[in-house]
Amino acid sequence: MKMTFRWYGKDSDPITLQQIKQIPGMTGIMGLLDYKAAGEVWTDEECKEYIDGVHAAGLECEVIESVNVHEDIKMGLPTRDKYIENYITTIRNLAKYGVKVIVYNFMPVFDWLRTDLARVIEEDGSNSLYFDEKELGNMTPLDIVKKTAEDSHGFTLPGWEPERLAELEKTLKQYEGITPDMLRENYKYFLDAIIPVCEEVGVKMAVHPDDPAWPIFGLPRISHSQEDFDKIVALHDSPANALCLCTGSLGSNPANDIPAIIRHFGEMDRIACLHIRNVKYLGERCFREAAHLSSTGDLDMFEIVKAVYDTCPHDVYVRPDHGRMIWGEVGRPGYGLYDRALGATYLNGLWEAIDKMSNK
Ligand code: DNO
Repeated sequence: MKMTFRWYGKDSDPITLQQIKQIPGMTGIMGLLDYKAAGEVWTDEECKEYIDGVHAAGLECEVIESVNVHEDIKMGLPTRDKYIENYITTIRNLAKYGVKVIVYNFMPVFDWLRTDLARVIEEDGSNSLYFDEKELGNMTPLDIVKKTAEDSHGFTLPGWEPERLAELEKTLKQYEGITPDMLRENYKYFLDAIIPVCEEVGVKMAVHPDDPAWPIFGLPRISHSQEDFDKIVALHDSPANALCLCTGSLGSNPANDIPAIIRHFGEMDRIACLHIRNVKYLGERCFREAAHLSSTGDLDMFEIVKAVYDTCPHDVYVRPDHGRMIWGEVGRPGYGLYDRALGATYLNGLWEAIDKMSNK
């Protein structure tokens, strides 16, 4: 397991590479250029500058996240080809500087969604991201976008790029009449164009699950269960068409058996990386994010790490995912330093224990 940490770049992340390097067992980062709009090329120079900076801090940069897919590709509009060309250029530019995995998603309009970015956890006064479908019921998509922007302490949030959301009403209208099957057809068109390039340059595409793991605002969503991912991996049959197995996103729906899903796709060699975090169920379609420790949430982290150990390559990329805000930290919601560092340490501890027991 290669333990990594999401990092937003020196101009956007209050957490430094040196701090990340000081977390025990940290091998590298999962990076991103958070100022890029969906559909824009990540230029050779930008990729080089970012990745050289990470290497200079003694960390690897083999995974890049949130290379966002333009809505025209998802909607299958005639303009999609130019955005696919841009995407291919970005893949080539990243590969040139050693990137091996690109994390993306195929969710219409919204990436992840929460109704509260800082819900206080009564037991200990920390706070974390929270979702309650009932609260969403009273909000329009525009309301939720406004609220998310207001609550983000001025930080950019992945998947909430202002350019994309400025067009929100128009885009939502355009999605009317696009069924899940149509979305899958557009997805296949995209994969058929990019996967041969990925194979050529040695990159795996890792699709991130819908978060939360069910449809919202009537939009088609096609990535939130084992059955959904079985269909996705079949759209273009290649090890380069892989998953970013996010335990917390899939785990927002208690019907998803996370260790079993990991074993299923791990055995198929289709897991390129994992985001590992815990969730606490609070009722029907209502949850909050918990500390990583199994006993603080509803996911069994031992069974999760064991499934990874048993079925994925032992150098698979993993990162602790959203942490709580603890010890008075104020930062990018979900992406503070302290709780994610604790999460990484705990996950490394589970791995060490499983490894030593397995070798006895
Ligand atoms: C949420 C993240 C996602 C993920 C994207 C990839 O916090 O895990 O934003 O990086 O869906 O495109």
